[in-house]
Amino acid sequence: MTPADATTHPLVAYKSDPVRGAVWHDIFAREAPDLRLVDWDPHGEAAQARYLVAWTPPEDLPRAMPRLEALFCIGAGIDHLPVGELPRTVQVVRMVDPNLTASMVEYVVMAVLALHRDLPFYRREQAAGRWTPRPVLPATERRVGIMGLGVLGQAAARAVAGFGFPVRGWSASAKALDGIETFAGDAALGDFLAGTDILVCLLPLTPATRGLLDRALFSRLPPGAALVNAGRGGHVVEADLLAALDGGRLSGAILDVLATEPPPASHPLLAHPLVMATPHVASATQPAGAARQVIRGVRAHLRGEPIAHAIDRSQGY
Ligand code: NDP
Ligand code: OXD
Repeated sequence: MTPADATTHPLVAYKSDPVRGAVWHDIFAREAPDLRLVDWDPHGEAAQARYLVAWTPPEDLPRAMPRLEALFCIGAGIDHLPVGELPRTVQVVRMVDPNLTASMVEYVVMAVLALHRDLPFYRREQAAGRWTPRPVLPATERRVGIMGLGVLGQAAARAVAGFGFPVRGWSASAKALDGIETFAGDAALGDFLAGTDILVCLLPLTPATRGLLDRALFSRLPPGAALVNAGRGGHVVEADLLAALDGGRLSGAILDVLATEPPPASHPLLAHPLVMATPHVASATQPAGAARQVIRGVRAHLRGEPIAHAIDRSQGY
């Protein structure tokens, strides 16, 4: 390739898992001959690319990629990215992919059903050799509250409502969603929590949401409520969650994310009898759909159009 090729075939640098990278290269070769995907190499032409696809970008990104115009995150959450260090002209784009959404919907449905059917309690009873039936409550009598009514929260809300649960959701801006009761902003948080038996967190991690799930918030839920966290570990004050479980304020928790990942083997939430934990696998980006989103985004940018799912840097998500 000559230097002119980078002008006629803009470079997209790829810095992620090489096995998945093979799928990315295949899709770009077959479906985007107008672009050129190159694997990250700090000393090679990738460093001159206008576009980067990564979960973990190179250190000191503005210096490592001086021509960068858009950073495409391989995941939906961008809280781990050094957004503040990037020039304002660099767009940060999060991943929105039907497969990623579908997997999250499965996880939330699984977790809500598990909590609705008292699975953490029965696991504890089984471990103690006890056979302790509890009354079976109809779904219509268990209220599910979803924090975050974005791409994932709305899809999860619809799926959960399909089982007959009364579903409510909370977001920053007001929304009208068929069959879902909606609440917006900090002023409405108390009312939202007061009618939530199973709380699902699908918020992005921002300065406004970090540590939001704390003792004060748990105390606004009905006694015996349960928690699903598939957002980020940083949303939860873990010591407060442990205290709420030990004190009976919360009846169980299903956690896909923890403040430190991987957590130490001795982490008290992993050992807690009323907690079921999964290792940040609620959902995952699938390479083919992700590659196509990036191709669409780069082409839009080259045409001078907005890139879909670019974050609002002032809001942090
Ligand atoms: P979106 O950006 O589409 O949605 C975010 C939602 O959160 C919006 O409804 C937004 O409100 C709301 N929100 C943000 N800040 C606040 C606030 N301060 N108060 C109230 N509501 C707020 O994100 P996604 O749905 O795509 O993803 C959500 C998160 O899920 C990701 O950021 C990531 O952390 C997590 N995730 C976890 C995965 C896992 O495997 N565990 C996989 C993928 C994502 P509004 O609509 O008004 O803007
Ligand atoms: C994501 C994740 O944000 O996997 O996509 O957590």
